[in-house]
Amino acid sequence: MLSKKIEEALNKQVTIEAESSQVYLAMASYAENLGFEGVSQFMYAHSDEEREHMLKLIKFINERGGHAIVSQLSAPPTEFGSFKDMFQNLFNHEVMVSKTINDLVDVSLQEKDYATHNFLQWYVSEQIEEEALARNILDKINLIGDDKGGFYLFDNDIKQLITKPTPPQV
Ligand code: OFO
Repeated sequence: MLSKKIEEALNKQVTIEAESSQVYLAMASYAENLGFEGVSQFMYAHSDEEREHMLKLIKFINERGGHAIVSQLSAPPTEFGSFKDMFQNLFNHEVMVSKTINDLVDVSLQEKDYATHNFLQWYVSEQIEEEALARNILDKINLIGDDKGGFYLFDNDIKQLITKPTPPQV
């Protein structure tokens, strides 16, 4: 059984994952409008992944006797500037999410909720991967600089970095 404190903290994370999904969906639409198919596919897939992260939390909360709440979300921006700005934004967003996951792990230890602590380890590893991926993409963008041809190739290359969402098993 979840304590109220853990339930609230997990529900806060449900909102964060849902908002992440919305932000990446907005990035996908922005890139698609600019005609960058690869980047938009990457962002659509990333948005789906965040939704899976959200679902995984919802199922866990309900399975442990809590009530997962689907709350109102704040609207993401509609413009993201250059690719560099957009991927910097993505990286900063993931760093923020890592911090919220770390805080959650902290709460689970304070509450001596080892089942939740164990469940959260998946998110801890996932965040390491996501930050590394975003950093890797930013490095590539920095190498391209202002080269238009480079961006064309990058748009194609990024399709290989599209990851499949992890099924929401608990
Ligand atoms: Fe990319 O963040 Fe979810 O966990």
